[in-house]
Formats: sequence, C-alpha cells, structure tokens
Amino acid sequence: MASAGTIAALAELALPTVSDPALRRIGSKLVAGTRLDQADGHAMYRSHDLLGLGALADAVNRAKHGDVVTFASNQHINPTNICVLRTTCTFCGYARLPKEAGAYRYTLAQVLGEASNAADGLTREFHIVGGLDMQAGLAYYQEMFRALKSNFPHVHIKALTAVEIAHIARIEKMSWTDVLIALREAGLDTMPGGGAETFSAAVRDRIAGKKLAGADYIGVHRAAHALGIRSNCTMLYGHVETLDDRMEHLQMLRDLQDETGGFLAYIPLAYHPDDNELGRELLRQGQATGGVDDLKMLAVGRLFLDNFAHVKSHWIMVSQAVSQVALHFGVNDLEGTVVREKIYHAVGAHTPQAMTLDAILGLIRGAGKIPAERDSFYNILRTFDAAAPVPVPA
Ligand code: V47
Ligand code: SF4
Repeated sequence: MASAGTIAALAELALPTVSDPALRRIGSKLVAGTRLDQADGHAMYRSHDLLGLGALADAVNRAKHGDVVTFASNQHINPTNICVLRTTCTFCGYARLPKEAGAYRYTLAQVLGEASNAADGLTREFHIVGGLDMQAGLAYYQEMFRALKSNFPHVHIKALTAVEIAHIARIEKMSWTDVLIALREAGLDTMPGGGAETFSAAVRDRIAGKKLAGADYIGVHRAAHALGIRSNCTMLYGHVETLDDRMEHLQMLRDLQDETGGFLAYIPLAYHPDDNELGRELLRQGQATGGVDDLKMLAVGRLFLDNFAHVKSHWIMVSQAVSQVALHFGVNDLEGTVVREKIYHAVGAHTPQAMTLDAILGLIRGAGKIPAERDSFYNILRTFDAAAPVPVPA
C-alpha cells in the first residue's frame, strides 16, 4: 500500500485540475489524509467535473501502483446453469430451471475437458461459478476441485460466490465455515466477488427477491477471510439502485475490509439489460450503462475504498474503450480472458469474449501505462516493456 505522504503529494498535484468546489474539498481531504464519508460519495457521483474526479482517483491509484496495470490469464468455467433462483433474480439471463431448454450440468469429464486448455501451462487461474443447483452439493465441487488440482497443480482455483457457498451450506446442513474448510481442503484457493448485486434490502427485493441478503454476503466473506481465504467483491450498478444504495454498499465493503483486510479487489459490474426480465420491465433493452457512469463507479470505488489495493475494470462489461480510459480513473487491473493467440489458434479455438495477449498489451500501452502479468494474489509475474509513445498525427 502507498504511504499517506505519497497519496497526499500526488493529490495536491491533481488539485489544479479540479474545478468543482465540492470535488476540491474532497481533494483537500485526500491531501490532509482525512477519510471520505458517504456525503463525499454523493458529491462525487453528482459532480459533472468528470476530469477532476478522474485526476483525484488517478493520483491515489498512481500513489499505490505507479503506472503499472495488471492482468491475469484465467479461464472461466461455469459448471451448471441450473438455479433455484431462476425466476426471482430478474436481472439474470443465464440461469435455467432443471427441465428448461438449455439447462446443463457438467459431468467431471466435461469440466476437465473445458479445463484442458490449461495444459498449455500459461493459464494460471480457473474462475468457477454457476447456478444454485440442488444436485451440485459439496461432493460435486470437492470432486471437481480435487481433479482439477491433480491434473493442473499449477492453476489457482478461484471459485464459488458467497451465494453459492451459502447454498451448499443450506443443502448440506453445514455452517458456511465448515463448507469453506471442506472446499479449501479439496483445492479452493480464493473466492470471486459475484453475487453481491446491490446490498440494499429494497433493491434486492426488487431485482433478486430470494437471494442471500447483503449482510449475509458480507458474513460469508468474513468467514472466508477468517480462514485466510481471500476474496474479491463486486457491485452491480445501473439498474434501479439509488446513490444512497451505492454508498451503503461501498460502506459495507469498506467496513469489512477494515475488519479483515481479506478483499483483494473491488470490481463494479455494469448491468446489461438485454435478454433478461428486468431489462424488459425497465424498457431498457439495448441500453447499457453510460461511459460517464462507468468511469464514476470506478473512480468513486478507488477513492472511497481507501483500504483496497486493487480496483478492476471488467472490459467485457463496459467495453475495451471505456476500460482503457478507466486506466486514468483509478483502475489498476483488467479482468477478461487473455488468449495466448499462438496456442489457441493451433487448436482452432475461437473465443469471442477474449482478448489476445497482444491486444491487452496494446490496450494498456495505448493508455500510457506499463502492462504486467500477475498471479491471483496480485504478485507481478512479468512486466512488459514501457508504455507506447503518445500517438500524434504528423
Ligand atoms: O453476480 C448477472 C453479474 C456477476 C448480469 O471476482 C450481470 O474476479 C450485468 O461477479 N448484467 C458474476 N451483470 C460476475 C462476477 C465477476 C466477474 C469477473 C470477475 C470477478 C472476480 C467476478 O455478474 C453476478 C451478477 O452481479 N450479472 N447478470 C447482467 N444482466
Ligand atoms: Fe442467476 Fe446467480 Fe441469481 Fe441464479 S443466483 S438466478 S445464477 S444471478
């Protein structure tokens, strides 16, 4: 983590860029080392001084990470889309009821088949999440993790959201902690941040009526952190939530991080309204979140979550263009599958939701930043050469 002195010095340098008086007061707090409160969060979201907000978030980010932007080579595996909450999470277009067309649950052989790309030795993490499937209990995941570890011992397993852990605990009549201990013994390394949505009870009633409550999402992560299992956290935004809801959510994340220090990264997730009931209800099909709000979500996360090291932009959700600009709005990490072009082309694979290594390096360099590949605990494995010169027309 950066020293308070470095943050103060860089924030002071950013102050002349800030024109909104409310943001200048926030900048002065950063210089003084005073923690931001929820009213500051409101002021940041309401401000139209986007560049001023970006300058402050960038100052804090550079104090923590310099110009280095990280990415990881991971592979997503979604072993089942069968979910008991299929009809109540109205924002979800992925889940199916057991007998519904398109429902699937992988056998172990299918999971290993999907994972076999990792035999290239370059994939370093499996990101495994799925639905709340009554037939996928503790034994299903224990067997899967053991087999993955024995076939790919070098690959980190980041698996199962807090909601899935609570689901397994419920069907097995076990505590969250006992489920986590059993899964860790089978190979679980860290947990992803999905399932948070927006914690506010009113929002959850509206978009995810039967999902694990926000306080319980925090409770499962607290139990994981107590066992030394680190995790990510998210916020789904751009649906029906208010600014109060966003700030309540960030406050809950910051409070747990004060308590445990167990969160690795914060990832705001932009709601996509297509092909889901909520999007139809809100008459928002085809209207994703706007770039300004996407950038504000990242910058406010960087500034309010002062006890987090990493803020990640999910380029698949907000586009590569917004993610590149976000590297000047407090973001130090990019999520999104990185395909090693040579390897995967050799086997004829085509993954539309992936970037080649060259493309991700180009995106980061084009923002004037230094790309670095990391492991799942954010240790830098390899730093690529420095940023590209600014392209200026002749
Ligand atoms: O919890 C579901 C979200 C999440 C929609 O921890 C939707 O490293 C937008 O959490 N529009 C799962 N979002 C993804 C997730 C994640 C992704 C990348 C990295 C990590 C990490 C975590 O996706 C769900 C939900 O919030 N989601 N439906 C939708 N229509
Ligand atoms: Fe979709 Fe997850 Fe809700 Fe199931 S719990 S319906 S997979 S968002």
